[in-house]
Amino acid sequence: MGYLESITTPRDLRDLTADQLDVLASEVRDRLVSVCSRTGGHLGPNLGVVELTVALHRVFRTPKDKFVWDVSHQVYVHKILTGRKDRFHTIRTTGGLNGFALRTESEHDCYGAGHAGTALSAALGMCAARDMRASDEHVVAIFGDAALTNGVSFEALNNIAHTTKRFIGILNDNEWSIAKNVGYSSEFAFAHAFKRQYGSSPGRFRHSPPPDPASTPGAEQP
Ligand SMILES: Cc1ncc(C[n+]2csc(CCOP(=O)(O)OP(=O)(O)O)c2C)c(N)n1
Repeated sequence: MGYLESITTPRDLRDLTADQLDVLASEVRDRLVSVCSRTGGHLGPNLGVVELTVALHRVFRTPKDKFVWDVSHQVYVHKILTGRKDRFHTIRTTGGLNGFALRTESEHDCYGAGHAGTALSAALGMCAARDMRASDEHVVAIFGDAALTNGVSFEALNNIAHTTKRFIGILNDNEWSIAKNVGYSSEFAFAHAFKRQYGSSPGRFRHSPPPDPASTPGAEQP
């Protein structure tokens, strides 16, 4: 039996059991594939967040709670679950649904991006505003590993602890940006985040001591 047709708002998810949510997730996956095979779009990133998005909407309550998606190319599932399912086939077409989160499109979209690396900073601003208002909504930043190669993300990470006591960030790490991540910053950030979380150094991070000049051909001691 299908459940997707019965989902018109995220509230409808609350009536489903865990097994039924599994069925719903596979229906969403089918819908993504059938629509994206005609319209194109970010199929892979959305297939990667089906269960995550279902879980987020099961736990949190948008539009009161805020989901801030980094880039927001992965919001197709969110759109399907937030009242835009019947227009989903129009995504990325003229007059149709936007391919990214868009505030004018839905009250469930609190922030529109398109750029990588802005979610942590935007979410931190929302947390600061919430704390000043003394209101109680949750703000959830959902960001991929690509966000951790952006300076704006580092600025946000640097400021979270002394700006707010309540910040929820979900790192969706598939070790892949628009292509394979390159550069030291991603290695460094992951190593420290994971070390703190799991108490061990991840295999892909290696501390490289400076080269020994004595064993480097052609190098001279200063
Ligand atoms: C500032 C900026 N640079 C480049 C892009 C192109 N771009 C689109 S998606 C993406 C990376 C997505 O990777 P990630 O956030 O890790 O999510 P994933 O798709 O792997 O789930 C990039 C770099 C962009 N949107 N913004």
